[in-house]
Amino acid sequence: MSKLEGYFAALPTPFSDDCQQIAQKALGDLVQFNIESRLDGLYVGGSTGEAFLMSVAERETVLATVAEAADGRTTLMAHVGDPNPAVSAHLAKFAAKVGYDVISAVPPFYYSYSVAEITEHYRWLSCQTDLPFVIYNFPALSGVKWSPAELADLLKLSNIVGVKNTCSDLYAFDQLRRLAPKSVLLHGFDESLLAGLSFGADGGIGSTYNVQASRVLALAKAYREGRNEDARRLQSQANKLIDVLVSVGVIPSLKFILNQQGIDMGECRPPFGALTKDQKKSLEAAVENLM
Ligand code: MN9
Repeated sequence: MSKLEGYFAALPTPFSDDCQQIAQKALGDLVQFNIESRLDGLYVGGSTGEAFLMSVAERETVLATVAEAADGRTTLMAHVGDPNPAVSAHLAKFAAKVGYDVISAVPPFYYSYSVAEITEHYRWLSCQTDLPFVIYNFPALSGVKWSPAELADLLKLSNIVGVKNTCSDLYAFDQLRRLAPKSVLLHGFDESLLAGLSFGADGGIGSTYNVQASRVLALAKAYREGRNEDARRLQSQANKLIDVLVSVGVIPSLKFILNQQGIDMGECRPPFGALTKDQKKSLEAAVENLM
């Protein structure tokens, strides 16, 4: 199994001082917590990490703090996507310098670009370091929708080894699997991980892995061993918790649950709002009954 296959937690970012500071000690605790859960690696500075609510300097602090806390004990993927390619290139070089294993990026967003322009962007960005590069495909949030053939073409670019595929179209995923048999395809929606594995995914990257890693790893093991009913039951159990997280808001929910586990995550930055009393009650019930 290559370093890129397996199960990676998409890391949230702890803030302190009324969300003004990166809570570096808590971030180190979160890294340790995930390493002890025996996941294969960490996906750092992505959507779950509130990357787009941070300055470039803060994104560097997160990358450096995680690398120091991990100390080579797990595979680290740095998300460097940004509307500004210069920022992405800068963060990619920084991540390589502090010891990351993989670079990843969502396509540049806000303005709409042609497939040719985005392809040129990835050709250029993926060569900013010598590290393997993983495309982050999240059409619902990035607004960029590739056909399987277009995504397979991107995967042919040098240095580009795979994709974090956060997309619920499993038919398109199967087409991509057939078009890119040698690429590492990591499933990005936790609620359909088993479906992704059954269509040939090489693993997954997920935000909810931070709070249910053992269930995710048990699901993957059951699938590998052909225990389909066990795998389906585990996916359904995972989804009962995801139902609550999605209804409240995934990132604020993760922080609330991790706070309850003793990791001082603080809150999400505005525009995210504070959790209501009822939302906290439903999360407390979920922790009690579903974890
Ligand atoms: O890449 C992940 N993270 C976010 C998507 O959407 C921020 C997923 O792990 C989802 O959070 C998860 C729940 O919908 O599948």
